[in-house]
Amino acid sequence: AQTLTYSERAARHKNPAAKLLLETIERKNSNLAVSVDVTKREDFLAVVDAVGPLVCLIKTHIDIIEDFDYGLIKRLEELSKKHDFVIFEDRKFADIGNTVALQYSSGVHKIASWSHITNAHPVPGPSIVSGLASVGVPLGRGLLLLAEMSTKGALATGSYTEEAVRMARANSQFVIGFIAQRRMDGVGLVGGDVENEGDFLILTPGVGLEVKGDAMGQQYRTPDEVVRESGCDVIIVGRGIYGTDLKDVDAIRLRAERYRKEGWDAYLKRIRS
Ligand code: UP6
Repeated sequence: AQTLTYSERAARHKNPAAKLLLETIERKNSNLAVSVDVTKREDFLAVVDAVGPLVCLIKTHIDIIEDFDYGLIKRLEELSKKHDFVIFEDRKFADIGNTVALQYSSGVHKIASWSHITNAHPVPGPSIVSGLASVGVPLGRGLLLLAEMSTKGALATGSYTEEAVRMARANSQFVIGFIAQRRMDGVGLVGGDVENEGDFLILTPGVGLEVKGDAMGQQYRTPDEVVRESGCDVIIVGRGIYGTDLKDVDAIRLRAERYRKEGWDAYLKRIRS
């Protein structure tokens, strides 16, 4: 998948959420996802509306919204149609199959009913995938496994990462890829055939152009390092785009366009190399 175009991959992919994301990336010439980590409903909607035309995907942490009600979901879905972006609730499920199935389908947020893509930590083993799949597959959803993390000292390395990739290969109808810092093609494969292992999408957080990290262990790399050098498919940017002044939507839009262009140029360099 490293040198294939997004549209070639879209045509081959069987999972509806993965296909939608790859088609959206190609249609909009954008491999940029914005993580809208703000706590007020109106700020959230204003940022989504400002960056919507420039992104393939909006990533949410819906449980940080203080004035949440289900009307917010209706508005988010309208913006997703208006601006043509995919929705990814970054829930990072991590419990037993029965519990995650309930957390995914029910509660206040009913994530499965509106989020095309969600993610899970592989730490409980394959039962977390089957639990989430029981809810997500009938709805045409896709799951990402956290194979690596962007933070300093992350424990998701080595054999843990390899096991995550094996879990994905065993469930490739529902697991569409990884949150990771590099391509996972062939990782943990013993005597297998890399060409036939399926197409996993790599969505990568920890992307920033101005600073190398924050005071709480986050580490940033540039879009070029992530997409061209490490072969990732989607850059996820939060604070680097929405910044500190949520009222200045023009500046937010300008920063989003800068990251969109950097991410897309890095992809073009990668497929032409
Ligand atoms: N995120 C990471 N690193 C990971 C996994 N997820 O940063 O390994 C998420 C965070 C946040 C976003 O939960 O929503 O990606 C990064 O935000 P930032 O660009 O503002 O640092």
